[in-house]
Amino acid sequence: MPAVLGYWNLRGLGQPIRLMLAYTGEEYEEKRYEMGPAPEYSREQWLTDKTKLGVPFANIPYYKDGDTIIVQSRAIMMHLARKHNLYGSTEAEKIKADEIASQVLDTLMSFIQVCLATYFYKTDYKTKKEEFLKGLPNILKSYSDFLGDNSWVGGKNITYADFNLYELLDWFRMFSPGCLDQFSNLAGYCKNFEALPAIKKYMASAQFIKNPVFGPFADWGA
Ligand SMILES: N[C@@H](CCC(=O)N[C@@H](CS)C(=O)NCC(=O)O)C(=O)O
Repeated sequence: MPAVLGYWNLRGLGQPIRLMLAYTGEEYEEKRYEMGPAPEYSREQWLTDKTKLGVPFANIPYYKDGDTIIVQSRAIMMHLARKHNLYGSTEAEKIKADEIASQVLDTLMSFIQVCLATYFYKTDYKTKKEEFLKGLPNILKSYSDFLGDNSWVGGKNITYADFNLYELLDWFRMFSPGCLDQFSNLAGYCKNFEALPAIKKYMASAQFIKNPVFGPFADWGA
């Protein structure tokens, strides 16, 4: 029986895992949960399954392969990385992959505070957006410096962290068109990622989600 990936029917934390599964060619099925309409945005569909998942920290995304149930997006990606040899071949590559995977989650947290400003954080979206856009070139410069002339985050070989970084950069390109123009290595990196045959095929398929990035309550990406 193929493995099952459970997540909302949107990009969010599920998308780097979907990209990784597409890249590896692993056979899997998806359970895509839908939220209800405003103003409740009912999570009932997921909550019904949550109690049945049978793990103490039930959450989405989850990955179920036979008796193995994994929650936490990073844990799922690291499992897939070990399974499909996407964890770097040297210790230096592994360190870089782990650093960027964690760094992307940190960056994501600050971005999420902007995109979900009104609904979750009860703050003003416009102000948050302006602040974030001011700091975005500095954020991108750090990723650009980290990548340098390397093809991938770890160096020569693609690792699980590249699926995190590509997804982040693509969101930023959608949020602030042209933001990668002054970082040619990051723009080239995205182009190379999208040209990977399995990724290209996946992005052209009906399974691929371009939008939404976040839930229907988001100020941006809904
Ligand atoms: N740290 C967790 C965060 C998981 C999480 O917050 N999931 C959100 C969607 S992005 C959710 O709606 N979880 C359902 C729940 O809390 O029941 C991860 O990386 O997987």
